[in-house]
Formats: sequence, C-alpha cells, structure tokens
Amino acid sequence: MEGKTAGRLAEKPEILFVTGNGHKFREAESILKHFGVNISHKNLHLEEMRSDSVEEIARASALDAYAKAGVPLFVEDSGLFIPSLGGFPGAYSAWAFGKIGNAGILKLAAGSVAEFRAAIAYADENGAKTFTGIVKGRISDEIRGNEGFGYDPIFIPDKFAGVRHSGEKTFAEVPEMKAALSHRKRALEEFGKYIKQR
Ligand code: ITT
Repeated sequence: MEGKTAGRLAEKPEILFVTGNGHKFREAESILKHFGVNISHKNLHLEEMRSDSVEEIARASALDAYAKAGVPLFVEDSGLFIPSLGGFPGAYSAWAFGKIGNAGILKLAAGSVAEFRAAIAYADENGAKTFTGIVKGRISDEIRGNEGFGYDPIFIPDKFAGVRHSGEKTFAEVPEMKAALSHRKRALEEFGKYIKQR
C-alpha cells in the first residue's frame, strides 16, 4: 500500500509556488496540470534583488525562499520590456503598474515593439534551476479587454501561425490566445518537462 502511494506521489508531485500574485498562480496551475504536476500556493514576502535579468532575480528569490521554507519550490519573475524605453518597465513592472498603470505606458509607448519575459526558478536541496519564456509583440494604441491582469489590456502578441487573433488583439481580449502564447506558458512548459522527466 505504501509503495502504491509513493508511486502515485512520484507521478504527481506537489510543488510549492511562492508568489503573492494569484493570477500567476492560476495560470501556472492550469498549465502544469498537463504535465502531471500539482502545485500549492504560499506568499513568503521575499526581498527582490535589482537586476535587468528576470532569470537572475528569479534564481536569487528561489534560493532565498528555499532557505526560509526548506521544501522544493519555485518562484517566477516576469515583466514587460519596451526597447524604445531602454527596457522599461522591465524589472520595475509591478512597481510601474502601480504608479502609472496601462494609461501611463500608453502615453510613453503606444504602438512600440515590446516583449513579455518570464523566468521560473525551481529550488531544492541541489540548488536552483531556471526556465525562461518570451513572447514578442507590441503595445496597443488603447486599453482593450477585461481578462487577465497587469499589462494584458495593452499587449498585442505578434502574429503566430495557427493562433487566432494573434497580431491583432490584446491578451486581455482573448484569454485563449494568452494561454497558447504567453511568456509564462513557455517558461512553465520547460519547467513541466523537467519535472516530469526527473
Ligand atoms: P510575485 O509575488 O510573484 O513577485 P508580482 O506581481 O510582484 O508577484 P513580479 O515582481 O514578477 O510579480 O512583477 C511582474 C509584473 O509584470 C506583474 O505585476 C505585472 O504587472 C507584469 N506582468 C507579468 N506577467 C504579466 C502577464 O502575464 N500579463 C500582464 N502583466 C504581466
């Protein structure tokens, strides 16, 4: 019986996702279930280092979280990067969203090329491992759509073969398009493959 339970757990490991952002958690939950990975949620109020690299920030946060929680876990750092603004809001995405919101970004960069980046860092007794994802696109001319969160209403992903509305509509207008193309989905897929094959 014990062996059976252990086998089942090995097939469907539960891993802690340390985040204060419920939207990130729900997106991760729905993608990782396809890899047989169940996740639980905790917010640990981690210190976030300053860096232009989401990968570096995620790695440092994951190691910090592991030192505090002592169980295998992952964190995710993400942001919107606009080259014509020198990468802003980038590592300051959460802060800038609170200060100037989507209307502020539109004033600075409507129509500009942009990309979302995400890095997941998984930490356990062996250290940290990172997985990244990027989706390229542009800033819309106006706020459009009510789904998703953050900068979704002003981000139009590039046209992608086979994905309806890509190149035209914002992530907040078409959640299925976001689910298919997002930076988070891409990083989570790499992470899911890694966990599955361990
Ligand atoms: P954590 O507790 O996980 O750190 P957070 O929201 O503070 O949650 P970040 O520091 O990684 O996360 O900030 C990322 C910000 O970038 C986030 O608050 C949004 O404003 C924006 N962002 C990231 N992914 C996004 C997405 O999929 N859609 C829209 N905006 C996104």
